[in-house]
Amino acid sequence: MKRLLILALTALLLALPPLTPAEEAGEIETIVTVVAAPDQDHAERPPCFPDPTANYVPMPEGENLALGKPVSSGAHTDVYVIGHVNDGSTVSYWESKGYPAEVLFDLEGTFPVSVVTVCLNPAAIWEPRIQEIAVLVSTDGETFTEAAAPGKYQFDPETGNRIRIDLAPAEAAFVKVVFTMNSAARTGGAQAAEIGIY
Ligand SMILES: [Ca+2]
Repeated sequence: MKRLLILALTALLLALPPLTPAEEAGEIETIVTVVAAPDQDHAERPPCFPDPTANYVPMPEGENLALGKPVSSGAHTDVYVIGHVNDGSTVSYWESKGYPAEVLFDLEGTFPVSVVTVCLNPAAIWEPRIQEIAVLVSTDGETFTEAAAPGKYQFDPETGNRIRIDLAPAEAAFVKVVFTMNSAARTGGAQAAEIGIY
């Protein structure tokens, strides 16, 4: 009986495939299954998740007359130059050095204007703040009239970190946006990622 058992075990061992070098070295074989994922060029939100942009302050329809136009201001902080206020990106921003901070747009033509928008980066790291802003308009670049009196505007990532200022309707070739206060603790000036004129 014992002999039979030894014979059976020997036959079984001879029938087993030889060990691979990795098995001889005691390494564990890893099986990798590659699954093709669908092409994706934007974030997907399941329908049952609330849409965070649903609470955003709506932006006006129509052409943004400020986009890419000549713009100037006084001193800025660090690398946050004035050209960042109308480059079309809410990632880049302008920050003034002190107050009042005047931003002057040359619209390169005369247009009816009715709304100015001011946007910060909508990311939550840009915590809520209040900025005081007024808007003046001019057809000749010399004589300006007030289109919106100084007002305090609440920026909040919950509402897109953006505000809109309704103007007394006017014709304008030049628009001056004047900042006189920013409640954000870590800044010494006004901040805007994008200013729009409609
Ligand atoms: Ca920008």
